[in-house]
Amino acid sequence: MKLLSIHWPVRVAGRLSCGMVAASLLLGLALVPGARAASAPIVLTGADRRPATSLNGEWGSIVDPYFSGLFSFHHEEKKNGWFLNQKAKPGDPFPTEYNFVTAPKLKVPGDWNTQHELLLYYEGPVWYERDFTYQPKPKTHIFLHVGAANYRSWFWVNGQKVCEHEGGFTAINCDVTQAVHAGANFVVAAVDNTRLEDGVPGLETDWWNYGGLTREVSLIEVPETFIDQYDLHLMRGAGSVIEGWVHVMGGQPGEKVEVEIPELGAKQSATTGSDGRAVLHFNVQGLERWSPDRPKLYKVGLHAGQDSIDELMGFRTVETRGTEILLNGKPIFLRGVSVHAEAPYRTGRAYSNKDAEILLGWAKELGCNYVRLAHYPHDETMLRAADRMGILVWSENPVYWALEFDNPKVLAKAEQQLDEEINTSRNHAAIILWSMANETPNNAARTHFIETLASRARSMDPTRLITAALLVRAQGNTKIVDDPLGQALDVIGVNEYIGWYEGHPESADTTQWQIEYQKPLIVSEFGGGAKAGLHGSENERWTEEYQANIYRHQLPMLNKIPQLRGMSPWALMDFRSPNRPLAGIQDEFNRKGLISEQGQKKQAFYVLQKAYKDGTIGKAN
Ligand code: GCB
Repeated sequence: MKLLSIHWPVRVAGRLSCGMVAASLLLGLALVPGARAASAPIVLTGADRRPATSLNGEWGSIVDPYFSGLFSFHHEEKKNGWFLNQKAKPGDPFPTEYNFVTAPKLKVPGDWNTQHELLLYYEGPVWYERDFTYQPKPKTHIFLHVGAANYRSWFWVNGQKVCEHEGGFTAINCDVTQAVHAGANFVVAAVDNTRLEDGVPGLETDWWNYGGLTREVSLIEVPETFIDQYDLHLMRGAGSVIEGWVHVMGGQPGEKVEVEIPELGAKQSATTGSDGRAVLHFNVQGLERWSPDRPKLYKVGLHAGQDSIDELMGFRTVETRGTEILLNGKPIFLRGVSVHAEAPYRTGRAYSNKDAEILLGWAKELGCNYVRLAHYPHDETMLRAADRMGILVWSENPVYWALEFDNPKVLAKAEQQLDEEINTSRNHAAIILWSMANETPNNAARTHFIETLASRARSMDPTRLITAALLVRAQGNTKIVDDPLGQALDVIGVNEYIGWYEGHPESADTTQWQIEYQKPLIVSEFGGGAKAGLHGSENERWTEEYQANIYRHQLPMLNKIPQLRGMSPWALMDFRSPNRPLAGIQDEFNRKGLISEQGQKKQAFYVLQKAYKDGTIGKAN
């Protein structure tokens, strides 16, 4: 836990965002060669449910610390940059000084840091190139789908700029229809993980700044008129009414949209209005509600003209009543753990279904019905696994520690990432909480910034609960939760580290809590570090015994908070962080995991598991 209150000087960046088509053009796109044909990336809901041509695999890669592939030494953008993927020809007056064919390879998906020893600490631009053959069908749109590229990225197809994006944890869909041709093609990406003073997140995080094309890349072909976004959910209340909307792009008002759930014998149609949305509201018979105990998923067909998506969805409601969280109308206690997108066993950024199943499998083994997916939107694979495995999810915007809260451009970037997160992931039954921020300093600029995000999230998705992880104030041995940001939240999240950053594990025994909000409370973090396999006394830091002792004293203290409705201790697994250099112990891993990065369970895992399984924690169920 660390808090910066520095206000970084304002710098660069303009942004555009256009409602349904969440989009960003952050770096003077018009100046970039080939930019005329480029359009802003769009959000596609359920992109992973569409047939796709994978572009995963080995890409030619060039590390370019000075970004000389794009910028000249006068810092002007080049007309003959590396995106042209030129091949040296005999007799060329100047030799071509790059060659993607002979260049080293990087695997996609995957961060570059854990693929080559020399790139472990690298922060800067890297170029990627891949050839592909393609036969576009007539009357279609082709999108280059990039699951995530950290942090800024630029894309060209056959030398033509197709889009650029800022934000390392949300998907990018570039319309490449005009750039792709029949036969041989190539795609070039430049990805730059330089941390920015005006970035979201900002300069300092407690996780590794993994760079690269960290999630899957593919081509998605859709008809000219197609479904880009949709939202279908169970209406709050006693009945079984499914409501929502389907948005159609490229069509005229009056396009017919059909939604069917064959297992329930339900079929409903509606037509689009002038905003391209068809609004749906229909009753279903015999619906089994999705819950952690029975994570029932239904096949849902969405159709508009030539376009169809086969979804797999669960239906449930979530709301608050006083200090309760109600799932399907019944109080629930969230037995959770916080999870980074760190790959188990191999380390690096997690991206695969196997990664997701291991991490969530451990959470289940611990007795969890809930995970806090910290500190940024995790990938669709993780959310699909949570839907399938029946694990409720807190999904988080990367507004972390100190940002330039008084800079409107930073707010615009946070809004863009929030829009992308919600519009991409809003059909996952598992997600019940949208978290706006983690541990931000209590000041007016911060409060205004996050309140703006909270009301945006609420208006985009009134069916879920809005939260944030707040810091607590101490007065003697009383912890006070009165951050004014709490007013904007449905559920209060708080992080505290009694026994680690303050006091001793036993200090928890005498700690009192004063919570100024009559709202449900989740203790979104607590814990301490231990190196797996290091043993000693309960008083010796870094031993498994010390960490287990923290948990032994925390759990009874938390249990006494009347409005406690959940917890997600920090963290499920050790994860890489450059903030954690202690040699022989941390070795650049945050050691607060209950499990080591090699899968070794620490004693605290079993302390928490026992409490979760024998019901000594959690009053509501
Ligand atoms: C926190 C942060 C988390 C850190 C953790 C720690 O409060 O939210 O990102 O990793 O503390 O280990 O200090």
